[in-house]
Amino acid sequence: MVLKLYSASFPGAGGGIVALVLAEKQIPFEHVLVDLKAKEQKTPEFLAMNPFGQVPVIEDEGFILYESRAICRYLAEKYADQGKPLLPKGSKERALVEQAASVEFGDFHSVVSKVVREAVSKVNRGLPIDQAALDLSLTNLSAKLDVYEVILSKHRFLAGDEFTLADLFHYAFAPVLAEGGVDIMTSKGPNVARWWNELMSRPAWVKLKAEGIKGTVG
Ligand SMILES: N[C@@H](CCC(=O)N[C@@H](CS)C(=O)NCC(=O)O)C(=O)O
Repeated sequence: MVLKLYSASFPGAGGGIVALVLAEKQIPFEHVLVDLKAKEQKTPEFLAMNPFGQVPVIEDEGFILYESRAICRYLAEKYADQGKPLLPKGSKERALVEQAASVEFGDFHSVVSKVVREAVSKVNRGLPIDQAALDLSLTNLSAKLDVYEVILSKHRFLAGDEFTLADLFHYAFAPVLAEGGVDIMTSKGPNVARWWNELMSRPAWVKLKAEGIKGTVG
């Protein structure tokens, strides 16, 4: 039974990072489009899979899993020897990936999502921006990226010289910044810009951004 990914088609969020892992690992999957505007994620059938009523969710031979980063880890582990390696095998190397991934979820994602809410989501919905909240979030994001600049001056990617899940998790939301005219990922420092440009030109991402999330079967 082919793996099913339940998500919206938009690539710059949780469903996008799962779709990227599926692409990098060359895992065939069926995409089940969930219409968020129609609240399909709140139906009893969907809540039975994810009681929080959110996408993405996967179903892998009867095994249901939600939370985008947990799904990415599961797939990277299960298909460790297929497609591009996304998690190193050594315990120290793996710990460095988890260190960078914790920073992404605990520090980076939390501020990026606030910037996206003000500079993109509210603008798209014609709602007034809270300029003070946006300025504060941009200051906080800038401070995180100053540290990224130091880290990325020492190695090519966040957890060493190989692309890993710690880098991949940054595709959740940060690519949306450019849509709101926020160029902070490429204007902060030369090493952050080099890293971000490399992520943005990765073939799996270029394809996903152009096509949206689409299954490979079904
Ligand atoms: N922490 C969750 C966040 C999931 C999430 O925020 N999903 C959004 C779409 S990106 C959603 O389902 N929104 C609709 C809703 O909350 O009703 C994850 O990473 O999977």
